[in-house]
Amino acid sequence: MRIDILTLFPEVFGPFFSTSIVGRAVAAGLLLPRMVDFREFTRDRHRKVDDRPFGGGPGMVIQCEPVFGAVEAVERSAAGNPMRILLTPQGEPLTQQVVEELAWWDWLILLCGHYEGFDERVRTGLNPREISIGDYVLSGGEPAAMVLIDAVVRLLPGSLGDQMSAVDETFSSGLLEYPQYTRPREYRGMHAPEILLSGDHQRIAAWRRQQAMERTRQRRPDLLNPQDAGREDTDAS
Ligand code: 6GU
Repeated sequence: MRIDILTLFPEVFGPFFSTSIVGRAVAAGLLLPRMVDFREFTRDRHRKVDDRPFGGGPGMVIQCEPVFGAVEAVERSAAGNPMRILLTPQGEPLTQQVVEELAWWDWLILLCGHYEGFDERVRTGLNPREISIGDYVLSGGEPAAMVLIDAVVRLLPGSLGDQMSAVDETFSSGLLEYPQYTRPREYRGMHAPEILLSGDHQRIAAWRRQQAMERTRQRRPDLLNPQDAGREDTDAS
């Protein structure tokens, strides 16, 4: 998968693309990231990317020119059909279902904003899919781009050493993950559940299903009853 990240801060992505699962995907050629600096597509001498909002108000607005310039240059650089994505708290929530959809594409273009956001004509003129990573405000889209990329990369065939771990987890099953234990059997008086040491794989699987269900009921009942999601008065515990 090719991913072009359009940003004012390309340097923040360095260690992200060279570490852990994402780093391995890059090293293996599964992921081809490229950082593109909006500032390279300014026309004025001072390489200015933003200006004060028409109508007044606080903050600065990222101008059209560097954004259209960067998107068009990136799209001219190769043949193909990229998905344009704008990271913004106003976007559609990023869920595992959205991540699974994005993982089918072979080319993503991610636009990371800052300040008070982009000139609205970036939206109307480039028609990107707008995605948010949650109901809180970040100072820029870069951490959101990393979140999206991490979630997508682990679905690319060959990116996880053990492909089982991609399917067995929270949100692909619709449930939270069951508790895990490893050696030692006892630590500071706390014991791993005997059943996990029993060798009885059927009972272990049943225990894990029950634990996942109970944990989901307690912590995230909205995942079990999507029709109640967002309601505050449905806590059964
Ligand atoms: Cl994608 N960007 C910013 N700036 N803030 C956010 C976000 C994105 N998602 C949640 N908050």
